[in-house]
Amino acid sequence: MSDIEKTVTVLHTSDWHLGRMLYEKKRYDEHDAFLAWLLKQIRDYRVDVLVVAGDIFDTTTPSHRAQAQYYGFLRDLRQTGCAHVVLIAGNHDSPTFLEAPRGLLQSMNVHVVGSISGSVEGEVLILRDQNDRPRIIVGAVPFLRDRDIRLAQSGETLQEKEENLARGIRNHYHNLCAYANALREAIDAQLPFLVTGHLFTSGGETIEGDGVRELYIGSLARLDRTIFPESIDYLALGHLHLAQTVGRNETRRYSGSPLPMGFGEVGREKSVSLVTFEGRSAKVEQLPVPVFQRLERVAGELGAIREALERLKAFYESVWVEVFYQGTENANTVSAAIDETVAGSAVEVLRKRNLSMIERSLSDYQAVKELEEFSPEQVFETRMDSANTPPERREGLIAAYREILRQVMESDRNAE
Ligand SMILES: [Mn+2]
Repeated sequence: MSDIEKTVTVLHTSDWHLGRMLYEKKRYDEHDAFLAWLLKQIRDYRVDVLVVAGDIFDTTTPSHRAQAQYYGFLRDLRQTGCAHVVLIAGNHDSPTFLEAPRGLLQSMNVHVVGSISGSVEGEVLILRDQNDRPRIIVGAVPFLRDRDIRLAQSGETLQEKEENLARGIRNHYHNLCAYANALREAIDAQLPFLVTGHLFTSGGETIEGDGVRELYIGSLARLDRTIFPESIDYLALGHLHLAQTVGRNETRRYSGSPLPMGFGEVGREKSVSLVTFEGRSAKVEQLPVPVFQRLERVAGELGAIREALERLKAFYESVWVEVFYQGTENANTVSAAIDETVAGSAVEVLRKRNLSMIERSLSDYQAVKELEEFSPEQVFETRMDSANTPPERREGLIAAYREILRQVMESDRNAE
């Protein structure tokens, strides 16, 4: 930890989604470049504590290469002077997978919290410097799964379910903060207190195609920001992929994902948050993440698309492009013309979208090929359309569908 008494430097990041693909493109090179850049920031800014607020991996069963990136990074981190790492599971992570090497990682001051236990003590960490002096208290709260927080009761209405879950999450944060406060009073009232979370607060901003999944059913997809007690000196959140504050409070933040998760984020700056505590007061600075892979969106009639692609070719650098075709010519002709334009260049068209085609029904062969353009909810809505489901039944059906979807996404085949 820093030599300067009472100063603690934390780097807050989240939503790495190691192993994620962009259409058929693997992104290991981008993640390698990001992790190398991150190590340099940690060294240059003399970071004491690294906090990763969930969605470390993209799936509950990450590829071996994604795992190698993760463990390689944790190994390299030991050469930077960073004293502690706090990692929590997000909704994409498998809690049991993350916690499997917990004992080994603990011996390297890498603290992993995959899921909550019966008491909040397991989530409250007192991080110490080399002289064994307490420097910061961290409440490492992972993504709170429905089944962790709430005892499902038979005959519950949807509204009761939502209220119980919201109450459960609020209580969890309050109990944890009460416990940590008492600890702080007993050790040193000026110790900074950082809390993590992986959730969606109301008012948060997302972008179409950025891969942020709904977490819970119904209105609980968004949690009121008043669930977080005032005693928190810095709130390090994950889940939303755009960097943002919570309710314009500089010390309550989503760091955002370091890589753009989809073409919808073209032009949006990515960053990590550097937090410097002097006593309990936190000063926050955004460190912009370099662009490791250029992404572009091109839209219009065929002529305009070809011109735009020619301009991109002139840069002689790797560009991944999403094309929105807005004309009426035959799809195969358009597709062949686009392929011909970029053939042999550093410009790769990852996706060709035809707006008129997307609007066709799912039963259409061409549209079926575009299935991945649809969210699971849109597929279900299309199904309700084709079944002529009356409007008054739709809300109940979509709520039930979301709950099943959530259970499927949370189901963890490695849980045993
Ligand atoms: Mn995420």
